[in-house]
Amino acid sequence: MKSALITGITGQDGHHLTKLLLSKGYEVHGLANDHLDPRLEKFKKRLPGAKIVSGDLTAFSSLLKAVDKVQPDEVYNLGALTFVGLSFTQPELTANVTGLGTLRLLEAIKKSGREKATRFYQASSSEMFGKVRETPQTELTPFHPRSPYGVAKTFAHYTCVNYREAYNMHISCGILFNHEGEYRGHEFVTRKITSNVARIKTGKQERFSLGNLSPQRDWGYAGDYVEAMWLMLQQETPDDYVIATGKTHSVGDFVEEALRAAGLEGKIEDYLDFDDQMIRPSEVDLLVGDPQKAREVLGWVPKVNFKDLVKLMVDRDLEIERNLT
Ligand code: G4F
Repeated sequence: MKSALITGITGQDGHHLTKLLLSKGYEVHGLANDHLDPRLEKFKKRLPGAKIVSGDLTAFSSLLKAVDKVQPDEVYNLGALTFVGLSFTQPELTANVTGLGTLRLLEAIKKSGREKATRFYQASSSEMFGKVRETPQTELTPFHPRSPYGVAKTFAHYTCVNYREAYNMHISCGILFNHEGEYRGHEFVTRKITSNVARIKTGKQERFSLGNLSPQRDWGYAGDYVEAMWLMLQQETPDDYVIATGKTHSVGDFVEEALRAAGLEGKIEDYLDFDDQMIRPSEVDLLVGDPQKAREVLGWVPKVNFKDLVKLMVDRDLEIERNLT
């Protein structure tokens, strides 16, 4: 039986990946800070098949202990401070967890003598492209991060490339574009939209607020994207892959589609106010990825399109709101 260690297991991708690996017969271990992670109890109830190992990306000794204990065949490094907006107010913590945390984990694998035995997946991000140099973005597009989060992810990405080249470790980076779904946190714009639209539809409120409606994102379904992570670690040769749908939509488009999915008539202005607190000091205006390499090498194609993704999320939030009444 293969064993996997997942950092950030209680987040959205951790949920989907745990389900996938359990269904494939893996022994799944998740690194979590049992004193500080507010999502841990809910995660344990939802996915009792996973085992929790106590640890934190900021504490090297805990990572060494976790790797020694689990002896993982595969490590999926999903742990990070993932909310880009927050990274502007917590830049040091972001660099420590998201950037240095990756370095610590790789060192822990090396120090425990498992650098040839463990395959490593790094959750790199399309935020690294930031102020994009070309469209669509590919594995060869230069990075120009626009947030402390993007900078930390870029450090982590290049650290992975360096460990792969320097120590011949099996490390693959998935440059994942925005991916959403039923486990998405409410701080992200898609879930904020679908949960508020569901509350409006069920008569609990009339309006809600958002920041900039014009940024464009390549939005896919998280359940599809974790399959790409797994596929990367099944290849003989490690490499980096863009994981995206190849289509882009604005935040405003997402609002319109969510209103449509809920059967709410009228224009965006009938439901939406502007919140200047949500404006970021520097914004990423346009992201759209070219997933050709993932399709050709991994045989990976996204199954859920934009419209179905929005509907899936609106339906889930309507179900939640109706059960709450
Ligand atoms: O949903 P968001 O917060 O996601 P963002 O910043 O694109 O980052 C997500 O995708 C990355 C991959 O590219 C991941 F690495 C990262 O961890 C995360 O999953 O914001 C999307 C867009 C932004 O342009 C933001 O300024 O929506 C805009 N926006 C407008 N109003 C808002 C709001 N974002 C949030 N969170 N809340 C708003 O009220």
